[in-house]
Amino acid sequence: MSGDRSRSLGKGSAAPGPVPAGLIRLYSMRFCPFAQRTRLVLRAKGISHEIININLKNKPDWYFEKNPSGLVPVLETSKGQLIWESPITCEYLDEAFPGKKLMPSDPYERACQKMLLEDFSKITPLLFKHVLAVKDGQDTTALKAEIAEKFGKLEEVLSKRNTVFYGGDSVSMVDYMIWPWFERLEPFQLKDSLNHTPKLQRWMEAMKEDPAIKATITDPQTFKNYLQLYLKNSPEACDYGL
Ligand code: GSH
Repeated sequence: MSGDRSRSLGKGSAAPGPVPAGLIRLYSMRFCPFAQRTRLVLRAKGISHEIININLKNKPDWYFEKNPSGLVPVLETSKGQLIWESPITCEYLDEAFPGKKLMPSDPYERACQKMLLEDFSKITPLLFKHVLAVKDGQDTTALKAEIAEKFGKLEEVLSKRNTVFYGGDSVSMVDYMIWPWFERLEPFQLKDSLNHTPKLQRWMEAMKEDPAIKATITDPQTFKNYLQLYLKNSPEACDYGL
């Protein structure tokens, strides 16, 4: 397994060759929360992989042949198959590789995970909106209240289930899908949004003990420094700290 900390490929870089047999390739960016989902699943399942980081502020032309939208993450197999959209990449890995299944086998439980993910996908734009509002010096009181209300709903899910994790008493797919944004709450200046959600706080502490989380976590200061460069549109952002 390699590449997590490799410099990103930008415009003018040579397109990488075919994926060696026995490996799967992830096109990623070190600070992307969506790509982190895929990295978490690769780690959790112990899948042999390589990572190619893409400079998202200065993308190579060839990257659009991997994903026409130009977004990361993308998986590429040794047969040249390409898979994008983070939840789809994660489900693909779970289905295509042996080992611990991260998705529950029960259809209703699977549906519950997908419904939660669907709800959560309405929260992530608010978190990013908050980052931009802070940058522009706007009053974020109302936005923070909206975010806290949404986290309150996530707290209720844990209360109703009465389990530590969202799929039961061990980490499963949906936990990995939502984790990257919780990891970023401090650099997003939203840590206090969890003041009234003790079960979510307990979930976060339990998640930090997971080996895949430990392997992919970024410390808040590094993330803050990256974010500053990203918000300035700096092509150096993706390679911050290397
Ligand atoms: N819906 C996509 C997914 O779940 O994979 C979102 C992926 C996404 O937004 N990735 C960002 C990206 O590639 C990086 S965090 N941005 C490049 C761009 O906007 O051109």
